[in-house]
Amino acid sequence: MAGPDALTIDNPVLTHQAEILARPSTQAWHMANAIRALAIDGVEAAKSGHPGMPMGMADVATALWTRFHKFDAADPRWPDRDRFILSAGHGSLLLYALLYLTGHEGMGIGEIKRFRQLDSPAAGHPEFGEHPGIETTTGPLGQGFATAIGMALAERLLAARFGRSLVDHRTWVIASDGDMMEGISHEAAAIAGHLCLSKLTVLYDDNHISIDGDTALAYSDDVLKRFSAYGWAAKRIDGHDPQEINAALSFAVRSKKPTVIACRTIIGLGAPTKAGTAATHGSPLGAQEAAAAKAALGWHEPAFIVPDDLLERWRAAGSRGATSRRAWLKRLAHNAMRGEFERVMAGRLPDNWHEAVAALKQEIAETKPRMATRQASQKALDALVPATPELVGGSADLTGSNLTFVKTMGTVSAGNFSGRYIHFGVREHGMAAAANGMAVHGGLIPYTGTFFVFTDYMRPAIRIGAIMRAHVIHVLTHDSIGLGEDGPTHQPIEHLASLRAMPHLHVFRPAEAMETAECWELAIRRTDGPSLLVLTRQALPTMRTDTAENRCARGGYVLAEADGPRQATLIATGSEVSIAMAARESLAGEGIGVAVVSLPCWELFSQQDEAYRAGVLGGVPRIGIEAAGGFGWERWLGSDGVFIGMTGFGASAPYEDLYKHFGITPEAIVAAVRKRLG
Ligand SMILES: Cc1ncc(C[n+]2csc(CCOP(=O)(O)OP(=O)(O)O)c2C)c(N)n1
Ligand SMILES: [Mg+2]
Repeated sequence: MAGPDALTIDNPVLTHQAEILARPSTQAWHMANAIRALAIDGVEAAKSGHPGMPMGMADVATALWTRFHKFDAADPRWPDRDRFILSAGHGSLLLYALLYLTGHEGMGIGEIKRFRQLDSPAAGHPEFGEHPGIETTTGPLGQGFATAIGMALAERLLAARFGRSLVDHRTWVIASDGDMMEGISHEAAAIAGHLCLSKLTVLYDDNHISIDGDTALAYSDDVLKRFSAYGWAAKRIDGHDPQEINAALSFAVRSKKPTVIACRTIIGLGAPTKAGTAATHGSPLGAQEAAAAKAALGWHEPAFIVPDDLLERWRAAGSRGATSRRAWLKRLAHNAMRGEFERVMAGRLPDNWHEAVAALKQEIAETKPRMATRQASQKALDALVPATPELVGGSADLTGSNLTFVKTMGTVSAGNFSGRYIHFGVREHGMAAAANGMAVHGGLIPYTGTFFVFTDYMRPAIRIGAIMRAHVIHVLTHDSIGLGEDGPTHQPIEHLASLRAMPHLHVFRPAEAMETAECWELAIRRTDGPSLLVLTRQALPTMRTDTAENRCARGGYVLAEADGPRQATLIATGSEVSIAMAARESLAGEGIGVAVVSLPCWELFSQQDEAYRAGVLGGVPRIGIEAAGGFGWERWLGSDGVFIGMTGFGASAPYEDLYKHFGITPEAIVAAVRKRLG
């Protein structure tokens, strides 16, 4: 590890730093030093944080925000603003300093002073919703970059619908070595290159330092060649030379491909002994080094003070976009699509979206189809896609299995963004992050598709979506041993429990066609977080013919009450509900009255009042049935309940054989009830 003791007068980085500090100072240099000083002061005051990255990227960020980035501090949510994503979220003070300096309300010096404290929007890492100028939550490396791909894609899709006079903005990303090392950056860069998202620019903080020290310890990629191979334009610059920075940003604006600019920087620029080392990455510089750094930068102000003339220049940069915004507002006022544009950007559903679902429910009630819930989901999409133009979706190369494509959607490709279906390729992680990006961009409701077991490959992005409460829908088919022959690698066991454990998610596991339509309805309607639709491969009987009430909305309900007094309650989800119904019938034949409860969404059920839940679950013995691990079921079964499900991984065989082999059958339920009551 490189520590301060590795530093000597001969250190080439410090020699380079001395050369940079000796350059004739410009207005841009002074403006950038305001960022550096705030980063130093904010971290010193909080006694924690990451000063090095903002100090290193201050020159690049200054050029971007004073000359290229299109925004208006007076209205940080203006729909046609450029999006700026700080993927290297640990450098959060860079973003907070920019928001403060450019005059964003809600990010005053008081907020910067309370960096990382409970009552400040200036959280440790940028958190979506804490301040309107924060476009997305970042911190887990690579996520911001991949989320930005979704934003850049959303821009293209909306421009194709509403025209360039309403939608014409760029996406700017600052990414670090860690962002580039993460696997998700490969997926994201490949998607962006393939779709030729030319209005996307990544400013790569090529500082050669990560936490363990010199990146050469673990990293010898040629990042520019890598991105070129993905179809990006790539450039390398001195990240402390304003002319080179401006030239590269102009190049990016003209580029017909997505662009990456490797900005060679010195982490912690200005710190006399720690610059260029991992010591500046994630700890305060310390009073002595901080003071010496400011002196070296020619910064002589007290902590948190930015001189008026400098602040004025920054504030002027903050209102640079006002003219563009006013011109855009005029165009919007005269645009024939104004109403529709405002509707989708506000996240309001069309007035009549619901009619298509109502018709579908009627059809299900009349035809009582026997079909897999993935097929029922296809039916729901067939109804919803025409009725909800903001719905866009795709699959990670499993379209024919996930049944996520609707013929009228049209396929999205480079140069043709009028379609609504995205072939994400085998890139589950990138797909989920891109969906988050589309959702927080606004104007679209994205859904994804893959096998349920591969939520393992999506999980970090599902989690960011959950933290942000993004309106994303994940269609996850092949949800249990019910998928059969593909075997244990493909059969989810712990996934339901692990995703039910994640805050803000709604995990829906519908039992049949009517419930599937209801769960889709709830997922479309939900605006305070992601929904997961967990669906079967195998066919299931339709059990519901009532359409008046969306019964899944309460998360769980009595599907079939006992004939006579209830002696036990069978509680199941998804494909196991029909198995429970068969057991109920057998038990009724023996004179044992049991109720069957369908519990498609635990999160919604847990939100119901105690009396409702107690009525549904009943005061009699409870038997839980789910073709998955039992972790978490004690919540509904109590300490004396019985769980019938999986205790280990699955196996490869036809699914009927697997259900028998693992003892998830009506007979096993009947036996368990008899034993429990016996
Ligand atoms: C997925 C993930 N893994 C690990 C971390 C912890 N972490 C934060 S920054 C960092 C690497 C720092 O190197 P770099 O990205 O180059 O940032 P710099 O030090 O140059 O600012 C790591 C490992 C993280 N934030 N996200
Ligand atoms: Mg680095």
